Amino acid sequence: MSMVKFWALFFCLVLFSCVNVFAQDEPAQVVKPEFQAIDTDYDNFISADEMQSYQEKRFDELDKDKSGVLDSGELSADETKMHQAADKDNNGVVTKAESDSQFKEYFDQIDKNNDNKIDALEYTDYWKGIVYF
Ligand SMILES: [Ca+2]
Ligand SMILES: [Ca+2]
Ligand SMILES: [Ca+2]
Ligand SMILES: [Ca+2]
Repeated sequence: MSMVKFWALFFCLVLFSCVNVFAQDEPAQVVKPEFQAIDTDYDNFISADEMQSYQEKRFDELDKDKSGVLDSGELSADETKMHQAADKDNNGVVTKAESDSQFKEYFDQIDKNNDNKIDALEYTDYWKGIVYF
């Protein structure tokens, strides 16, 4: 085998394994769209900080009348349903503090292996069967 052929073959092999690596990443694509929305630095992990920023952003988006609480009408507009369980004192509205502690709870529950970050698999596993079925 000539040197040129050898390197051509070698290059093909490298290229092929790279393509394979990307192919194995494929399941992450089926993750619920919020995962990408929450993972703002795109490292494929949700950190506690990212979860916190997402919570604040969502709360403000949902609080249409800027009253500082989410009432039942505002809650029903939450298609992710992530705020629905947050009304811990059952007074019909979700305060910022309730929202905050709900998302901290989510983070701990979703982070199954307790490495303080949430990967796509942990995220999908958690929501499977809770909201979307
Ligand atoms: Ca991240
Ligand atoms: Ca409101
Ligand atoms: Ca409440
Ligand atoms: Ca984790």
